[in-house]
Amino acid sequence: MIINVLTLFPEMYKVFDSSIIGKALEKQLFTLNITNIRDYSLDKHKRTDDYPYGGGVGMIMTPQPAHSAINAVDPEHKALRIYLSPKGKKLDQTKVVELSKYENILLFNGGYEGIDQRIIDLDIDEEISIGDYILTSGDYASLVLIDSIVRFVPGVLGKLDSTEDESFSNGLLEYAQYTRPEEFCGLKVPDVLLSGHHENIRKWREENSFQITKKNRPDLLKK
Ligand code: 4FD
Repeated sequence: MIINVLTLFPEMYKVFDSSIIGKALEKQLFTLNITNIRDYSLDKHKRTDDYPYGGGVGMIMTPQPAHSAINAVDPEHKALRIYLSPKGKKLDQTKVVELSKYENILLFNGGYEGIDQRIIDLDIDEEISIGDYILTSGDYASLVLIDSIVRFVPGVLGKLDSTEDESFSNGLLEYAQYTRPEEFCGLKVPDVLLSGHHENIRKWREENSFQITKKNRPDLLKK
């Protein structure tokens, strides 16, 4: 898998160096290319944004650097080109699994306030949001998206690629987990988990998943 990121803040992607994703990069399990959109600005001051037509607050990324950068990085349009914005279709785990099957992904991040609509119309395949809130930069959304996708690249997670038996894979939230000691600050691990009775453990976990989903995410039970 090759992930190309277009950004005005290339240094933000250094966080990956100190994480599971950094280990995966060292092992060359996938490729992460970071491109500074500003390098493609033909403006004499290397500007990448301008005032919005029709007025209003904020600045909008101009089409020239965006269009030049996207088509320099992906000249044959081999990548799925994604623009991160609060207006996009909301990301969920089903979408993450779908994206993890692409060989080539391009993530476009358009500064603080958005980009000229013609870039989306000309050059972008999908507009994605990671949730209903606003960030200072789409790069935070990109970091989240990359992490969620790369978990599915074979070899990135340890031994048991534990992408199956967790929250969302069965439409419910994950059951409570316990490890040693058997008692901590007066709180005991549920007896059934120490019993070795696999069918009872399975039933306990199923019921626990259901209860936590009902409490925290009743919307998931309707689906
Ligand atoms: N919820 C998200 C993505 C980007 C972002 C931006 C228009 C602001 C939240 C386009 C306005 C981009 C998200 C940058 N905030 N901020 O995925």
